[in-house]
Amino acid sequence: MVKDQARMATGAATPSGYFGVKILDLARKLAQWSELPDGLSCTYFSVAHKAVATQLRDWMRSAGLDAKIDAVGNVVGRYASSIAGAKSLIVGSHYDTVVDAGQFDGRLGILTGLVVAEHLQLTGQRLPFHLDVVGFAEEEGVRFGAPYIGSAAVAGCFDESIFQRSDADGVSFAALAGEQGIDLAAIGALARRPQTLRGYLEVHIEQGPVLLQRELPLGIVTSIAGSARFRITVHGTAGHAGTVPMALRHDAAAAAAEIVLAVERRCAHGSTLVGTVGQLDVPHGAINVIAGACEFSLDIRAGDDATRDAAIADIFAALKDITERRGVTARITEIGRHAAVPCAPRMQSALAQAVARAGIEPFHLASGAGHDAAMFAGVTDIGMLFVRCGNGGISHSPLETVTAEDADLAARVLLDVLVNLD
Ligand code: HGY
Ligand code: MN
Ligand code: MN
Repeated sequence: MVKDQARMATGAATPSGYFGVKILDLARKLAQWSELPDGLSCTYFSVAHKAVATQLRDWMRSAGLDAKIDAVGNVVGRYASSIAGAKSLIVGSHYDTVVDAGQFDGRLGILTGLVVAEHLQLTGQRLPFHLDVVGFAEEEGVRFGAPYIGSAAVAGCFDESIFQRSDADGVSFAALAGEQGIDLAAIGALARRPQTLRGYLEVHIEQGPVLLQRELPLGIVTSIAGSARFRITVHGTAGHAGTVPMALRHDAAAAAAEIVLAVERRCAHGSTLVGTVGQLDVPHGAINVIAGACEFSLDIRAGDDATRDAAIADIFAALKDITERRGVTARITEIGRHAAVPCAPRMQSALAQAVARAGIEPFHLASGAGHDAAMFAGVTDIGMLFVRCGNGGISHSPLETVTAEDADLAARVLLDVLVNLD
């Protein structure tokens, strides 16, 4: 019996690959809901987003969890402990996506938690803590430019200034709340008290090439990069493309282009430093008009805040030189800043031991991507398990891919951690 218990505990009694095949199948099913006719986009409170939330809730209920959708759209499923008044351990990630996304960013972590909770329920195993599987509603920040809305609400660091933000169509968060019946007053009540939490674990695709290159299916995350996001608008002088001599121009697009290259040059110096201009637009631009304005985004990240902040200072100094020399002006709006955070040594150790028990070399690596886990740093012990990405490690792309074998290993390691957490 004991042997069987151990086999059941680590999922060994479940046919090898079962978890992984199920995770990929469910991910494929979730991808059927999209705002795009020919790709995956699932952004905050769209029709697709709400359909995915309902499906996740129903799957959680079928798996034996007490599941509901909370005030900001998180899907929360509890597999209760046998101990009344037990603490909770959250296994979570996000179900929203970027535009033209892959199927696994965020969703892999929710579905891994789901199949593991279902296994515990089917095998009648109760844990000394409540297991809360959570699908966070808005991590990417696509609709309102504000990431981590769902996890911030649960972690108790929700920023109410988001209520004043508007999306690309001019719909404010407050108006959306009215339309969707979001009770803004109920958001504060979602915050978990730290003393009620045993920890937070997140399984996530690596979104890079490191595990692929090292031929490892899994990795243990050491830290999550700190980031700062800005919107920058350069104002110059519009003019006729054919009649204004080059030397007399104050071309906003050319100035923006020089700033983008300054970002690229500065961020080439620093092992964990990255800088990205992912959006760039000439409002009301025309082929035969010199750009009077140019708007772009700026995303700067590093493994530590000092490196990130030094790069930002240098980039803004370069921006000042460029705009003065070109006779244009720039307005910089900071839209978000998140500190670099370490993963708890206790969680890293528990993950490493489970990875080793699965016969895999425990490999530790930092995350350049941001994750919901970062919201829980300082609230409870956080841990992250990375899963190898195929196709060169690409992510935030329809080419994002993981194998059922690796997803299965991740589920078994997560199960092992949960069953053996001290
Ligand atoms: O931007 C990020 O790092 C994450 O994908 N939200
Ligand atoms: Mn992402
Ligand atoms: Mn993600």
